[in-house]
Amino acid sequence: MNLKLYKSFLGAFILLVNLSCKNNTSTVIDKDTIKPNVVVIYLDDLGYGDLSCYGATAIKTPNIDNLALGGVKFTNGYATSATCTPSRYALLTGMYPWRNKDAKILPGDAPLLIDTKQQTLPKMLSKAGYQTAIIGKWHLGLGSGFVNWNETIKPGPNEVGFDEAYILAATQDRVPTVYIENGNVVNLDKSDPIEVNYKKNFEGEPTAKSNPEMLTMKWHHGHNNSIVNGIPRIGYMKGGDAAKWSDVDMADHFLSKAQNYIKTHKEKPFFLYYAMQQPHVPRTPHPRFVGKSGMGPRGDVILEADWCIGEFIKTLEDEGILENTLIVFSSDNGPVLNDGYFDDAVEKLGNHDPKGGLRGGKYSLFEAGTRIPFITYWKGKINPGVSDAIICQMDLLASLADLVGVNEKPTDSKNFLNTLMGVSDKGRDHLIIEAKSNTALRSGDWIMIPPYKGQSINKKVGTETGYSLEYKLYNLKNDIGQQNNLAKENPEKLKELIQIFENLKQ
Ligand code: NG6
Ligand code: CA
Repeated sequence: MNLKLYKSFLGAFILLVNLSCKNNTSTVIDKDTIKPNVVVIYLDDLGYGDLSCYGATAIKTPNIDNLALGGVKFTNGYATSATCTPSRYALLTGMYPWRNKDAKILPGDAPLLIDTKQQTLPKMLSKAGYQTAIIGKWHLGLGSGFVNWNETIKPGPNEVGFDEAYILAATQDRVPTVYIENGNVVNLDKSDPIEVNYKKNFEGEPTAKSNPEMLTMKWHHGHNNSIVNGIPRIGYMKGGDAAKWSDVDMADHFLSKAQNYIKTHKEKPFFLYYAMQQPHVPRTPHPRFVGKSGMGPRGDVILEADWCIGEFIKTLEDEGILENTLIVFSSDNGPVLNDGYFDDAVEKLGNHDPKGGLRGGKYSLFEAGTRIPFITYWKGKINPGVSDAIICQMDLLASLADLVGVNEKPTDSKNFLNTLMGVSDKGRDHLIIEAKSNTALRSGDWIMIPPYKGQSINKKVGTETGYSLEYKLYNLKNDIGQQNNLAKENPEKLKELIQIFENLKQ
């Protein structure tokens, strides 16, 4: 049979299987023979409305749009949390972060949050023979108390399942501003040791307050401790000059590490967690992206991230492994404009809506805090389309375990492999979302936010928190912007959701 004919037979066969598997439990994947590479591309603070494939018109993200076009674009995809550390904890462990009281935004010198005995996504994939790596932002703590940055730092990503780890410890705005490779600070000059303190400065070291003339970026709130590359950071750091990263080169740096990883590991299946730093603050686009969005640095770094993803995918293609790689694209929490620096994000926003019509934003229990872009892509294998199924990043653990044939101890993660593959519409019935340790319940079309004390508006960043002293109940099907609180009008539904919420939380 000639190749063309064979391909069209194969195409028709896949289509038939796809159709017969809609809403069914079996997948189109031949799990015994296929172990695709798995890449999770995870952005930091990218909002539901920040991509052109999710409706943005003022910004164009063609490379991410291609993933959405050829894959499944989820309209009800969730991070567990409205901030970074808890969402990443859930992504990697399959556990709700509110079960771990320490799963909050961590300082750069916090101990490792994940128990080294805990199940994790990379450990599970290792059992199936995968090579595993993280490249990018970690923010899940390092060491087990005091960290000596001048020696090998343990435990960390390597101890929770990653064979290789090339990370920034916490966030781009937190010290230490150095890369760490498998526990060792990259380019460390032992004669200039690194010291880090989150409580007090080191004598004589400049800070944003003592030496404002050294700043190239101004702080708005927080971010007034040590200065690195003219940017004021959270926390104090001394020494380690040769090891300090270049902020404007960070995106290129992580990209080249990621490209190099796939080039050198393509002989066996790999799992790569490519945790990009954009568009978290400080937003530092490479000069070739400066001014390109017309929206200031926040828009520019989104374009930069999209470009990086395009280059990364080209590399998969050039290496001949794109067809054998499942890509999951998402973001750790919703968008924020002013997150502590004056960087024109508010002033130059124009008519762009990073929230994509949702209410709230980063730090918020309203939808924009946790509902984020979520795309799965596997060239030639995924049934492309748009899915309204409720799906959470936490579900990757159980779903991928099914894909690679590993039996997992139950966690909060649920198996939605068929949904991720675009052959089922089935999603979660319920999901508990979290913002700063307060939780709410998404159930079907409904969301119920219990009463919480606390400011209804986070005044510094300018977003609504979702906290108030009364119950809130919204029907997202016809009120995606959460404008009509139906708690009083619909006490039956409210009661039902409170009951489910309480059962799930036990
Ligand atoms: C906050 C920081 C914010 C950001 C956030 C973590 C201040 C005033 N604000 O405490 O700038 O770093 O922590 O963001 O310090 S996250 O995406 O990693 O959760
Ligand atoms: Ca984040």
